[in-house]
Amino acid sequence: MAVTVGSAARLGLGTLRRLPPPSRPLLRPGTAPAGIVHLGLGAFHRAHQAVYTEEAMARAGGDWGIVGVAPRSTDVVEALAAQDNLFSVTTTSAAGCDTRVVGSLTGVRHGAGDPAAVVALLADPAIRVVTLTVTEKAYQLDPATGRLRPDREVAADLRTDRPPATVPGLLLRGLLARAAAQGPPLALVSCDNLPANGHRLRGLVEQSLAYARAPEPLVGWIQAAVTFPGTMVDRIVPASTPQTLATARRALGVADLAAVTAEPYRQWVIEDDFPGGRPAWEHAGAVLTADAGPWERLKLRALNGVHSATAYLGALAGRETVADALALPHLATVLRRLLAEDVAASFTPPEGVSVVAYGEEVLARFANPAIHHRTLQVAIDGSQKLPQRVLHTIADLRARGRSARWAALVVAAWVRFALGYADDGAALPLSDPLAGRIRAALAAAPDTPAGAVDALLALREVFPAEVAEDDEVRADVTDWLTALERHGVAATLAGAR
Ligand code: CS2
Repeated sequence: MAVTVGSAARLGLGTLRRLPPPSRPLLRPGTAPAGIVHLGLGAFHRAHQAVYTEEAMARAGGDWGIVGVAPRSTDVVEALAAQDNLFSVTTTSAAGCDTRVVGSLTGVRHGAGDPAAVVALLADPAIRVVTLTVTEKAYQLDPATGRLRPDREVAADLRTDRPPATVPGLLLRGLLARAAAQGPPLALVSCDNLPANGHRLRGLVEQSLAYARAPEPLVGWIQAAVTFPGTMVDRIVPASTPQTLATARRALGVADLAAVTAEPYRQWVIEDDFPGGRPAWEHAGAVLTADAGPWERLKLRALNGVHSATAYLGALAGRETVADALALPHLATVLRRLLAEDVAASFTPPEGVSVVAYGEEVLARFANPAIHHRTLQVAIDGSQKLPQRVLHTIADLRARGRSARWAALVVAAWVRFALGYADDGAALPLSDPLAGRIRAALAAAPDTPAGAVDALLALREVFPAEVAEDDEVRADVTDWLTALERHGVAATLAGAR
C-alpha cells in the first residue's frame, strides 16, 4: 500500500508507474548491485554523483549501485528509506523545468545511528569506490595547512574503541577492517571543494592512522591498496525548501520528501586512478584525466571565490539570493575585474580555457532566476572556504609581484560579515566551526577596521603567514573594510576603482 503524505501518494517502487514517462528513472531501481559507498547524502550528491552514476550504468552497465550514508542527519535517511531510495532532481532555469527520478541509490544508512553497518560496508569486497560530499569542515583539517586538528569527538573516534560517530572515525575504522580482511583495493574520492581534494583526503587518512597509532601492517596495506583520485565537481544545488517539494509533487503527481532542485549545468573532472574499477562516468559527460589540479583551481577561484564574494557583499546589502545580489548596481563590474585582473593572473588554467570566458559563464549561471540560492547558505563556514577560494589567489599574485586588490575586497567583505551586521543594521548569523575563535578575536581587538583585520588575519589556521604578514595585503583589506563600514556596500561598489 502506498504511504500518503497529505493527500498525495508517496514516491516509491509502487508508484513508479504513475509517473509521467519522461520522469521515470533510467534504471530499474534496486537492480544494480552496490559497488559504491557515498558519505554525505545532501542535495549536492543527489543532483551530481548520483545522476552521473545512473547515466553511466544506464549506458554502459556495471555493478555500481550507491549505498548512501548520511553521517549525521536522519531526515534524509528516513525520507529515502520510505521511498525505496528514490528521489527526483528538478533541473530549473528561465527556460522552464524538468523533473526526473534517479534510480542509482540502492540503500541508505545513518552513520552515527548505525556505525557498525557503515564500517562493514567500507570493508565489503563488493565496494570498490567510496565517494564523499561531507563539506569542508567534516575533514577536521586546518584549512590553511591541511594539518589534522581533531575536535573532542574526532579525537575520541580515533583514539578509543567507541563506535565512530564522525567522518574521520568511520573512514579509519572502515579502512582498518578492510585491511584486516585483506580486501580488494579501493578508491577514496573526495568530491568536496577542498584544495587538491585527493591529497587532502590522503592526508586525512594518513594523519588519522598516525594519530590512532594504527598497527604497521594495516597501515602498509592501506598505503598500497587505497588511491585518492582528485576531482573537480560543479553544479549549483541550493538546499531544498518546501517550494522544492511542491515543485516535485506537481511534476510527479506523488510526494517526494527527498526532492532536490539544480541548475542545468554540471561538470565533473576526475583523476583516473581506480584500482578496483569504476563506473563509465565518461558516458555521462565526466572528464577522466591524469591531473584534475588545473580544473580544480579554475573552479575554486573563478566560481567558488566569486560566489563567496557575491554572498558576503550581497548579504551585507540585504540581498536574499545570489541572483538578487548579482543585480546590485556595479557588483557584476567588480566581479569581472576580480576575475580578469586577479583570478586570471594568479594561475595557469587548463589548456584551451579562458578564465574570463569561464567567469562570464559563471556570472550567467549565478543570475539564473529560477535557482533560489540564499546568500546566507553560501556565506556559511567562511573560515573553511576562504583559503582555496580567495587566499590562494592572493598568495599566487603576490608571489608574482602583483597586487591583489579585488581579492582583498572579498576578504574585507568576510571580515565585515563576521562583525555581524548588515548595512541596514540587521544581524547576520555567523555559522562557522571557528565562530567562537572569530568572535573572541574580534571582541579583544580595537574597535577599528585595522583592529578587526589584524585580529582575523592572525588566525593562522586560515591565513598563512605569507598573506597575513604582507603589508600591502593588510592595507588593501583595511581600506576596503573602512569603505564598507563608512559607506556601505552600494557606495563602495559605486566608487570601486
Ligand atoms: C557554494 C558551492 O555553498 C557554497 O559555498 O559556493 O556550494 C557551489 O554552489 C558549488 O560548489 C557549485 O558547484
